[in-house]
Amino acid sequence: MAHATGIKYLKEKSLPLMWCPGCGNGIVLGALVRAFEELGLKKHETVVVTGIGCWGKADDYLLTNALHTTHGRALAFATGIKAYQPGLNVVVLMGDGDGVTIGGNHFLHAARRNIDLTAVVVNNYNYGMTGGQVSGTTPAEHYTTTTVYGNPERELDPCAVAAAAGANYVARGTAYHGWELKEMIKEAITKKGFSLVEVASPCPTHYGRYNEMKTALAMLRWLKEKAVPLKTYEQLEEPEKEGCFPVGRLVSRDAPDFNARY
Ligand SMILES: Cc1ncc(C[n+]2csc(CCOP(=O)(O)OP(=O)(O)O)c2C)c(N)n1
Ligand code: SF4
Repeated sequence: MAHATGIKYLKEKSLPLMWCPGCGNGIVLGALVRAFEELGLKKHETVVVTGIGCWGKADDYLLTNALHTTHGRALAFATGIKAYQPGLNVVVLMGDGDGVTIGGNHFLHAARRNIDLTAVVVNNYNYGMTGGQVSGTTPAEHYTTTTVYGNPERELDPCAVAAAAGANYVARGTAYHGWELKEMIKEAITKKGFSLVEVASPCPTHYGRYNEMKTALAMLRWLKEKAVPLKTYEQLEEPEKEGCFPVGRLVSRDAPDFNARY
């Protein structure tokens, strides 16, 4: 069987993409449109809502309905769309700064509400578009343009927050594992209720440069080493978990979603 390319969801002359060489955003966009195709989503029944940031520019390429919103507020706009038109497939694309730092409050409450949205948060561990500032997900002691002596704060785990708040589906993938990522996005879209797919992704231009991973390859290797399948991760002793994160489907449940309750 021929594999889906997702090309029919992309505007003509989309290539080359605007992102820096080695950026993970193109891989995630590829996984997203392949997932759309394999699920048979109709363009006119699909709305992609984006926030501001490098990843937030993704809707520029898409032939689905799209709404480019303000920084940190994409989930609020998407909530309005889904509450009013429950039949639409609403997919929300946000960076870590956008989605879980400035937008942390909306994120928490979208998960609590368990509204039937799919959030794809590309976590590149910094504010890429504005020059590599520290974000809520920057790992402790790592370097950014605003933490030149190392980040003194602990990082936020978006998956743990979504799971604790009541999301029906939570998964983490990486831009290194594009195929698995596509499958997670498909599961997330199919699942009723709030779904989060967090994607660990390279930003060699800012984050990699300050953390001894100046090339895209170095960043991808780092992701490959950090990402441990959930079952293996659970077998690790605490010290072995240091510097790693679990990937795969972390939560899947069927609590009533927002639209089922109203
Ligand atoms: C209210 C508001 N604050 C700040 C900005 C400036 N701003 C635009 S993009 C951005 C950072 C985006 O970072 P992230 O969401 O992690 O996405 P990335 O660029 O890394 O994909 C910031 C701070 C803005 N547009 N609006
Ligand atoms: S600054 Fe980082 S996130 Fe933005 S396009 Fe470049 S590599 Fe990608």
